[in-house]
Amino acid sequence: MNNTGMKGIFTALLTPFYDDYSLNAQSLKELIEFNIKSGVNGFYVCGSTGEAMLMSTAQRKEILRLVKEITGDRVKLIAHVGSTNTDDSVNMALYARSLGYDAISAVAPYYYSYPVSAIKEYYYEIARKSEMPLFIYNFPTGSGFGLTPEICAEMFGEEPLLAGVKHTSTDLFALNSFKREIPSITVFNGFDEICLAGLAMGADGAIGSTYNFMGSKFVALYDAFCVGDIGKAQALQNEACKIISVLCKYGVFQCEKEILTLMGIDMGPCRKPILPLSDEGKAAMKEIVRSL
Ligand code: MN9
Repeated sequence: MNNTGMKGIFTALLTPFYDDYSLNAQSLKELIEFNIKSGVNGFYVCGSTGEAMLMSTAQRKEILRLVKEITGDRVKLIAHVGSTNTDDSVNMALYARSLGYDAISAVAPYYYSYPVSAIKEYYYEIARKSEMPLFIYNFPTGSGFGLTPEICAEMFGEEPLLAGVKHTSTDLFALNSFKREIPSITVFNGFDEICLAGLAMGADGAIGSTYNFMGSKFVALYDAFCVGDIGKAQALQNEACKIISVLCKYGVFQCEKEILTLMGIDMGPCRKPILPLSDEGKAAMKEIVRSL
């Protein structure tokens, strides 16, 4: 079993764009430096939060390269290489390997529905061709495929390059089962609004989008949990949930970009067909930034 030893808080990195959707490399650098100062342990690059599913493979590779150039060896890096087809994913996985990424991750192939045997083959081929530790990105509501404890046990038994699961689901019994049945794997909680609950059920850490601007809050939550200060961890989770509930109302990624832009890092628009943030949403983000 591929034990990465990864733990703690990983930011699912947003992608700053110019108005023509080209990459804003200066803002990317500022965002990364701000997050490293917040104390996060690593970055999950080009995932849902990074709008990867709306980007070309070429642009995804450009981001993977720049993030590694900017971070060097200061934090752990996981490249999300999931796509609708195995070949593109293998191509990106090989590129991530050549750049020196610590691990890769992939969402299940989406749009068409596949039998479990096809999904397994997709993961095995990406892992074997790249020879990289691979995290299954389990996002049932996004991909249409839900990892069960049974399928998880089969897959980790069959392929030693599988390293863990990024579990973006509110089913924390499933998260607990993955980790309890195969303790050597690394499991990340994927919904920030239940970060503490995920840790309590056995997650080694958490990957999330709101850490882009609330990294220090979640690092403090993780530290409080690790030393058993559950009261403090709960208070921090409550503070975060209050903010996340507003983000969910207006559109999470648009809101996060607006917040960071107000904080001084120009994040630009989200890619279409994501809609721009409404004026009401913008006003609500101003309030949040004032309260941070
Ligand atoms: O990467 C993110 N998942 C998705 C994790 O966006 C699908 C989360 O951080 C959520 O954005 C967040 C708000 O629901 O928990």
